[in-house]
Amino acid sequence: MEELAALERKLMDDIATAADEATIEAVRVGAIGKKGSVSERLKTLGKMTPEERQVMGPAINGLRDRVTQAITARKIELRDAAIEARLATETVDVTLPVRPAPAETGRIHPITQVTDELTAIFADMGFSIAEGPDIETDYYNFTALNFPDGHPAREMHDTFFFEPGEDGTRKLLRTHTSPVQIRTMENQKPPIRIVIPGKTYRCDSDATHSPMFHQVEGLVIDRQANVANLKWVLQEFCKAFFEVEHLNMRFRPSFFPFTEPSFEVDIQCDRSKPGEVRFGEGDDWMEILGCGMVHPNVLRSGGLDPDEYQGFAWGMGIDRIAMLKYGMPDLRDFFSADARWLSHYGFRPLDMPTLFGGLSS
Ligand code: 2NL
Repeated sequence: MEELAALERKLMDDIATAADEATIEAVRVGAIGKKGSVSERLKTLGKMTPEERQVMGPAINGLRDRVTQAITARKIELRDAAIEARLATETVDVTLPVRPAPAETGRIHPITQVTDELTAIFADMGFSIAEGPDIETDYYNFTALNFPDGHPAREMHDTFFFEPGEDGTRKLLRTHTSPVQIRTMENQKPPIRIVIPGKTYRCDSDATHSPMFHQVEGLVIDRQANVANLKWVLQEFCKAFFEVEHLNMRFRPSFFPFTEPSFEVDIQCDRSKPGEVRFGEGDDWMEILGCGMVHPNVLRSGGLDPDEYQGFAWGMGIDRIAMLKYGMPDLRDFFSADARWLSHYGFRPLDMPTLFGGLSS
């Protein structure tokens, strides 16, 4: 009897101090499981004399009932505590901002952005966009553009040539977008007003040259198209692109095989502050494009009579003016496919450049 009371005190103590659901389950198995301490005692009832059983029966059964009840109660307590603890740690803060959508995290490459800005400006002036193949023939890239055979200007372009084809001629990667203008002249009647943005290729690679780069060229062909018109178009373009009211420009004589006369164009800028260029003020000049009146031989290549039509054209590097406008120090970063660079210099996809909405705002 005394031994039963001691067992009860020990079990009740174990139950009370069980700290988690696993421990209380172990106590239950140890007490009222098949081979538990209480169960073992119940088994001894069968071997007792009726007199002993009369005393011990209620005592052991009573012990089992009290222990079972205490275990059940403690189990409920521990389960509730476990739920409370989970609720406390696994709270969801429904006021947290949601993760940004892909349209918010994606970025538009600065070259794409600048190309969109350029084309928006020229489209507003009534120009159409024209495109053509990156792989060209020698005829469209050079001959039709008044580069005579064996002329050193062909070497100047550091052309990437393909292996000769079955007919012995070599295709090439276009060194400028001008072949597209020839193709347009062949297929369209004047007046022609087109801009051609696209990839161009020259075998040249350093901090300021990439073997693949981007150019935009423009072409106007009409019965009367003159240098004054050319100057106006480029002046309007530069003011819109650099987002300034006034911009002094300087047209210096130059040479291109496909234009006569030819000019290189500088814009007024202020470079007195280190690491910063301001356009439309200051007393410094920066070259930004080349242009001229279309050479009569080039008009003839396009199937046009130079006595009937004249035209003007210009070309500039997109990568360079993107660097200028948005202050990017190294051209090579444009093509290194570094997501960190793009997330810093890239543009939000839904901020599309328009003249009415602001080009780069
Ligand atoms: C530059 C200069 C230029 C042209 C490109 C052109 C095209 C045809 C006829 C006449 Cl089909 N001209 N394009 C004219 C002058 C300059 O580019 O410095 N580009 C980066």
